[in-house]
Amino acid sequence: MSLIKERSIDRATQETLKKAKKENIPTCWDRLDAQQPQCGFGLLGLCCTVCNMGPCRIDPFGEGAAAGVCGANADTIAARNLARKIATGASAHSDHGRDVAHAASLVTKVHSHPESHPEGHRHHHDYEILDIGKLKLLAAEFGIDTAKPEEQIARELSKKLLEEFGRQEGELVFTKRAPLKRREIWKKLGITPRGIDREVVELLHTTTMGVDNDYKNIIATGMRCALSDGWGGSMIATDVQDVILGSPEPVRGKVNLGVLKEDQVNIVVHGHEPILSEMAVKASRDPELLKLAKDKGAEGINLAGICCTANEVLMRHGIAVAGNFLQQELAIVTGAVEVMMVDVQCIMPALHEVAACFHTKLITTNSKARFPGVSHVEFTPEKAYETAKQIIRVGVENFSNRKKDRVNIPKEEMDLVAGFTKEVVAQMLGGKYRGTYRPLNEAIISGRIRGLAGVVGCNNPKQTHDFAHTELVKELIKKDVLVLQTGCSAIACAKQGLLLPEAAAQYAGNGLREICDAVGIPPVLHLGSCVDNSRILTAASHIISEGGLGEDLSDIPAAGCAPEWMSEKAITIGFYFVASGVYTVFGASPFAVLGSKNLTHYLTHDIEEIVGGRFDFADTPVKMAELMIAHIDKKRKALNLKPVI
Ligand code: BF8
Repeated sequence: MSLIKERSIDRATQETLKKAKKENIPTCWDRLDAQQPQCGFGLLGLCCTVCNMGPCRIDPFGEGAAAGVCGANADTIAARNLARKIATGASAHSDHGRDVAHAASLVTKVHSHPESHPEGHRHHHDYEILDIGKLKLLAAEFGIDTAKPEEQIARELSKKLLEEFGRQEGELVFTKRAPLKRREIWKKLGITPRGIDREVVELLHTTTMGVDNDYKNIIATGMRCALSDGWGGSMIATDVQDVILGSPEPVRGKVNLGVLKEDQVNIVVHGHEPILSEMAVKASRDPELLKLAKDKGAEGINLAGICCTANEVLMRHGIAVAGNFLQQELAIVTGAVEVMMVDVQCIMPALHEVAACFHTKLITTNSKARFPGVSHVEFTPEKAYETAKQIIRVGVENFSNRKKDRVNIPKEEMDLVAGFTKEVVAQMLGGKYRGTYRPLNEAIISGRIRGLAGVVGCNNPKQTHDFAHTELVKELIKKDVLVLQTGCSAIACAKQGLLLPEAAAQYAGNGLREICDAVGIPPVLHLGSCVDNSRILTAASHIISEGGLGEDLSDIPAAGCAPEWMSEKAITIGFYFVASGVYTVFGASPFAVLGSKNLTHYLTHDIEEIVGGRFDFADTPVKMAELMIAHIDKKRKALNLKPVI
């Protein structure tokens, strides 16, 4: 069995893992141990289950079968397996975007004064237009007359956004945000995404038995699908959430299991879609529920988040983050969680068994994601506030069932600053009234900032929890690379104090420190959840239109990395970054392609000639940082920028 200190660098996680062990509660690390040895064919991408003549497997040593029953070889099988993961990742993000676009269609009111809407006294809908400026900008992109009343604009915009999913021809409207040169590359290759649903369906079609056998063509179809996520579904999710839930602004918050409170009702929101968790935030402040909590002997209602839902409510409200992906079971193991409410994605099936060991009530809320035997309270945007209140009431009622002698909340909690968007970055650097990327571009051109890195993605128990994220980010900022983060990676670095302005003095190189001190930003900027990786794409497009750093996204001295990834969504994100021209490193075990030498070489070398970006794989954070910095320096040289010492 792996040692606890090898499982995580995080003290709160280590302490709670000890508790789980003492109480005989298995976690994902134990289940990983029980899976050893994992299937070598699966790891290499050489197992095919596409049809019922199989399952087939290819001998990686060249001694046994070189083809499946149908004749598919290692290249076809590995490419098809990978492409199907791109499709599922894209479908997850895009379905999220669809739900948000639908919620926007219900908005009938523009936010005026907060005091005119005392919590708990809303009526007939629970969402409002909170960012009118952004609503109008989006409307203009879709050719809607912005002089109309805002409610009407929201309805028309929502209709047009929903049409992006079913569009059959043409190109997704948001792809026009990309620099012209990038759009020409996509057009020439035939990978401009047309309709969001269409690209997912077409990719699944081409990878079924007996359709596409050309691994390069499969990857091209995969890139078009991934682009429909990055420049489509995810971008819709991000931008419409900003309109109806409010655009984030820099906000202070706290992170780690220590944010759970011994004397309060602890409600944990976990999953991805903030249209639910946003209402949980409001309901947790409902006077009626607060009174009920007091009556039950609790000092209050404490809402905390796990995974990307945590990032969403952190970005907009400064709600505390209890942890990232690998801490979801451990939040329950503290013994202090009354309700964990979940919606979709990254929710471990094991939560049911862990919750059953405590008084914790696990509640599902989305008809797409249910557990046998677990209470379900169906969430609909039409009854959003009412549903959130109903769930929180269950938590408050459950407080008296908590077993005090089984509660152990680790002390660890860390401060952080989050809430950076492409608009906030422009305003902070360029000034509130003339938000511009000019100062950022100048800082890169002068070499005070070496370049930019997007460090994103999950945790994976195959790697020491949080180690690669934090060590990689420390290496990057030491070398004056400004780091942009999302997802569980941002939570990992936040726990180590890297998302504080003070981190610049402790960890950043001289040039980056100078910029951070002057502007008052941390050297690591938290941009939000995984759909908010789309913020990185639009920010990069603004950098190009500002001038001085080339004509295409691939010219920017920048690189991406998913150091501890586990989800198919991470693969999709990787592909839309690469297809947008970004050099992208994957840590953990490389996605399952190594069984095909041709496909591996294509993805890590030749594809760069075609789309300007490529993949690399690395197994240590130091190696990841070296690769990313070497790429950033190569791009600086190509732009004739001064070398950074
Ligand atoms: O979408 S980083 S573990 S929570 S997949 Fe999941 Fe990975 Fe976390 Fe969010 Ni993203």
